[in-house]
Amino acid sequence: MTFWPQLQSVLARWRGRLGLGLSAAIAGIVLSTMLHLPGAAQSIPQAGGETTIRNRSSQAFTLPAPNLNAFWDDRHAAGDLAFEAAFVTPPANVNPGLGPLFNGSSCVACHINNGRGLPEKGQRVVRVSQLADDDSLALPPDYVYTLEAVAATANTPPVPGLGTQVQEQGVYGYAPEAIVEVTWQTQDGQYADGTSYSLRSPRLLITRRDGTPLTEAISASNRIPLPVFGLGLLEAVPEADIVALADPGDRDGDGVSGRPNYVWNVEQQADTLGRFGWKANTPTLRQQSASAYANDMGVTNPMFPVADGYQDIGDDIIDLSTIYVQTLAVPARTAVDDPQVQRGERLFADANCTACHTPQLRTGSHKIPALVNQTIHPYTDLLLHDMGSDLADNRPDFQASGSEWRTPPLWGVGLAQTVLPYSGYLHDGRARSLEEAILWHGGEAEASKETFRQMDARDRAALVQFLKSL
Ligand code: HEC
Ligand code: HEC
Ligand SMILES: [Ca+2]
Ligand SMILES: [Ca+2]
Ligand SMILES: [Ca+2]
Repeated sequence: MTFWPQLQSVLARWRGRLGLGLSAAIAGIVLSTMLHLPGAAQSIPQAGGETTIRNRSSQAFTLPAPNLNAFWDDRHAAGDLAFEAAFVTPPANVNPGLGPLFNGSSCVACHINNGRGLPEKGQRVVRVSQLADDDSLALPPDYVYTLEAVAATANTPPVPGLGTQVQEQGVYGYAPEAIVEVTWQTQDGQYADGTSYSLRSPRLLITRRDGTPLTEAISASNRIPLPVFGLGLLEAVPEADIVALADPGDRDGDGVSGRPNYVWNVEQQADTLGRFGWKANTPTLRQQSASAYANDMGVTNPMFPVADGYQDIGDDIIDLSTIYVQTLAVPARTAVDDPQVQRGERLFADANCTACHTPQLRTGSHKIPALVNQTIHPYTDLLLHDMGSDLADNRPDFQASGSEWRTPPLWGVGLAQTVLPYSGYLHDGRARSLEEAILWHGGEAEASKETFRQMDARDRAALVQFLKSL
């Protein structure tokens, strides 16, 4: 049986390569009938449109979209190498330029198997800023935050000596900017039926090089790496369609508003719609990739050179890792015919989870043909929502307030712990299970959370089974 997914993907590849859409699809049906195999591809909702692939293994996020043409397939393969390339201390023959300060040495070191990472040094990113109303800002001359300047806005003033991102590692001879320690606090709660649960949330202790701890006057935000598949599709959703989902004044009175973030676009030198990152603080995948090289890896590049203009890599490398994250396949759902999963899907809608986790979007134009005009099921509106004080990091990010977060896509969320065992959910990885992720929802999602808390064990299990089918 294990050859079936591969066969499906080979078929899907033929379809894309040779443009034999109909005949290959018919061949697929005929073949599955002949072999008496369950679940012909046609009955699976295509999570990522024609970029969908049937694979639910730990490698599910690592495959190229099956509908890429030969040109983009080759670019994807080259991008794969760029995403995996580990940078080293210069001088060196291969990939010099790491650091001197950095968080991780390759894209994949943090985005393990292209999925989320853990809230640990080497994977997480801790963002910091002074409180906006602190006007005692005097920047010292040895200030090293130049690369992070784009993230420094009026409401996120950089912290002297740290900038807006704490580089927790340094190459030989360079001390890290600071040492970050996380301790977990637990709090107990109860479902309406009396079943108890326990939640944990992180406390950060950040100590500077000179041994002094960061004061209360600095806000710090702990972020785990996000999965990187399906993102070209999200980039291709027309801006007007996203903005149309916003309801800032909550005119329909369901308690859910949602608003777009507008963030600094380095290439356009203007504020444009933010789509990527936990607070939608990045406008394009190219900028996300270039800023990861510069800020997360210390690899300077044309979009983020150092003051004297020195660049570790050129535009070609930024392009490759950008194309890679634009062209990864989206895994198909599983167990869609399971009655429990179907009931969970109805409960998901009844609890108004769909107000933010929008089940269906449609892409428009994009320079990569495989991403154009696709009907997709990402379960996100890409908008910011106030999630209440328990999830707040009290650190604004462009238009996002200290308690607003972008709705993360839920496609593939059921595979998170297959792709990376023990990985957590929510921006700081605090939730150890999908139940815990829901129980942390507050603010605009308070009513949805409360609906879940009131459910009996059978309904809760059905809702979680639905999430696991994504
Ligand atoms: C030190 C770990 C680390 C490294 C290295 C790293 N990332 Fe990330 N990445 C993160 C974290 C953490 C986030 C979430 C950041 C946030 O929201 O503030 C993220 C977010 C992203 C996103 C946004 C995903 C989404 O759904 O919005 C993309 C795309 C991405 N990274 C691509 C890359 C690429 C390409 C590279 C290599 C050039 C890279 N990353 C290197 C940690 C890392
Ligand atoms: C008001 C908008 C909103 C509603 C309603 C909502 N969510 Fe969310 N959801 C979010 C946001 C925003 C986050 C990210 C919060 C964070 O990381 O701190 C999130 C995170 C999640 C996550 C974790 C995703 C990840 O990648 O770690 C899951 C699972 C989830 N929601 C499921 C649900 C379910 C189930 C419901 C209904 C009971 C629901 N959500 C209702 C906005 C919403
Ligand atoms: Ca460097
Ligand atoms: Ca820094
Ligand atoms: Ca509303």
